Amino acid sequence: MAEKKRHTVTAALPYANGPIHIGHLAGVYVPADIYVRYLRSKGEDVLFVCGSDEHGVPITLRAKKEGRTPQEIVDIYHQQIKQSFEDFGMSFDIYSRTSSPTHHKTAGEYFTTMLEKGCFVKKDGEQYYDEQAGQFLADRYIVGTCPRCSFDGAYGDQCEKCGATLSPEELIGPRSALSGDQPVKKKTSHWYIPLNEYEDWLKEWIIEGHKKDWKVNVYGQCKSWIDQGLQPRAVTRDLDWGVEVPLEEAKGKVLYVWFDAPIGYISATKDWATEQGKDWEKYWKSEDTKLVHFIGKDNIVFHCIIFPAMLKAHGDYVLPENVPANEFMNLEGEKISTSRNWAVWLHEYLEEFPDQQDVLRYTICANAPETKDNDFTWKDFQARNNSELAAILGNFIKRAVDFTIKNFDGQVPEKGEYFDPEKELEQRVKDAPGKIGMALESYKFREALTLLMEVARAGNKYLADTEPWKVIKEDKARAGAIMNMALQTVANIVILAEPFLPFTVKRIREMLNVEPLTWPHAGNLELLTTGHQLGESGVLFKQIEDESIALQVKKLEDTKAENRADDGQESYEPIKGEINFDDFLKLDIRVGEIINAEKMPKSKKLLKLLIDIGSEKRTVLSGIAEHYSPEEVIGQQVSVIVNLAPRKMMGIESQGMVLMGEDHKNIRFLKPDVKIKNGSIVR
Ligand code: B3M
Ligand code: ZN
Repeated sequence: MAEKKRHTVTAALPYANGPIHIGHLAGVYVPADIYVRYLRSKGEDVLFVCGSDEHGVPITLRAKKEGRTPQEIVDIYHQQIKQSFEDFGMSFDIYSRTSSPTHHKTAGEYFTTMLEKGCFVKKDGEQYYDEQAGQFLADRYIVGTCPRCSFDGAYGDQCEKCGATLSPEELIGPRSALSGDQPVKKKTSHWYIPLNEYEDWLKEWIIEGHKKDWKVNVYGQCKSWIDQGLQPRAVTRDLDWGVEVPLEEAKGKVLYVWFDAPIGYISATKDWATEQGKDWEKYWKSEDTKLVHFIGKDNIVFHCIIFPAMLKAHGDYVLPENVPANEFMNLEGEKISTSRNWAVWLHEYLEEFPDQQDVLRYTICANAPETKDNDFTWKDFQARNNSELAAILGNFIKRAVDFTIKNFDGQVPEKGEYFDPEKELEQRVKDAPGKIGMALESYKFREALTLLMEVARAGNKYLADTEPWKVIKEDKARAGAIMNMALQTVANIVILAEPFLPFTVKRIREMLNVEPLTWPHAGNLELLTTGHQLGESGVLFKQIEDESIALQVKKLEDTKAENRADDGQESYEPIKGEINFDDFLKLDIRVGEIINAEKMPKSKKLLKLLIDIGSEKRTVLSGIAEHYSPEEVIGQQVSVIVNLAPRKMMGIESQGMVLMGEDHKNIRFLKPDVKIKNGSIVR
């Protein structure tokens, strides 16, 4: 195949009806960003586009629910999503939006071109209609039981549980998502793309053409869809929010969101090209452009069947070379759900774990659901940080830099003769760029990450084998040669790790005092010249304490309790195991008065309290900031466990625990009903 001159990489356009969560990141965005950063590091011409998907029923449903207009909803979430992606290091060339004028024009023209080419079939028929709401019901406006997996929450266009693509007529027991009523049928007309007419071409293009290079999960879903026989698909809707159909006789209709959204990649490219003074058409119409779509598995049919059929029908565009869709990421063993708030929201993560973007990138990549659904747990997140990033990668780099600062004034020592340990490490470093590159170009991100960490492991082994801290007592030149080798390996890690851990690599470059290094230089063990002055050392990955994980797990437990309450299943924490009276006597609980209170910076949950317990004053951190303001609590008497071992949270020592009564919604102080002496014993 002819060498491609440029790459157009798209990442699925998130619906602007809610925040980004780790499921989105694992399914689409982390792999896409790693892939693009790698290509850029290789010096390739890469365009990376994304943007908010602002039409479609998810948005209008949320608007109705919140008493806002759809525009207000998309304005809120477009901004939040854009900002959180930016703060997370997503390196899009443009993050656009489908409510933009460019998109409405581009999508409208695209429809007109296909119409004029006779690509549509107009059909008069009947569609489900909600008489109470006075609205036709398409897509998520109609719900029912999925005919494939019997999930009773399937939408008119898709079942979120099994990923099946549906039409309203296939739903069992259809009901309106607006009024809950049984819908009636009402006459209307729509324009259809006759996918059945593309069946032979799709069989040749996918079943034959991409048997070897598309992922098994993607290829399999396409094959089963094609084998079932493709049906004409409506590309217009009786809705008032979306891209107006540019046709007099279709007044009041808009383009189906899945017709206009993929065209959003093209309109985003146009906006980018206008900003950058580039030729957008090269990235979509030239055969020497490689087009790759990063998506989640529930978007496969739209990106592998429907959009390619649209591209083929239009005739001017290239087809996707690959669509490496991931499966789903679950959370603590359960499916992530926006509506049930069962998620780790990116914007909240960024607040609660400041400057730890790479820990999440790493954990998500290491657990990426590349071939099957996988699970995110907070315990694993902590282990990935403490036992892998800190203990292996951070430890190796810090040891090399600290030893050089301490014994060689922070200057890179002379390179020495290569003995077996050097030859072993040299081979590992020289092989790494090719192996990691091959894995990334095959969309095997977990494998690529493991290969990266093997370089850091080899670095630690090298230091353990050569023991420079001992050698230096006898042979400083040899100790220097060992450091040279170790630091050259660190410089290679700067290149190899950048696609995965861009924030950490920036800090390592500051430690090495080097400018960005790119992929063609990887494998070179002379990147740092002798005498090069290093920067300051530092801790790359601070330990993640049990407390901060406990806070996150508690947050999910509260969500679970709220969901159970919403489902009308009142629940109570199970009673703990029996203790005897002596156990109780070990607790020393006193009455104390809060004499000062303040919010903890960088924590939404903690208040720092100063409590007078009679004999002394104690500092206690309490997770009540979402239930009490500092002003509210000053002067209140509370019950305090005063003989609890002190523990550090966010650098502050907490000397006790304030007793609270809590259900899944409220947390309230347990306190004397009248003011009593501070220091009084609670029995
Ligand atoms: N808005 C994402 C979703 O189905 C959908 C992607 C559009 S990409 C053109 O959640
Ligand atoms: Zn289903």
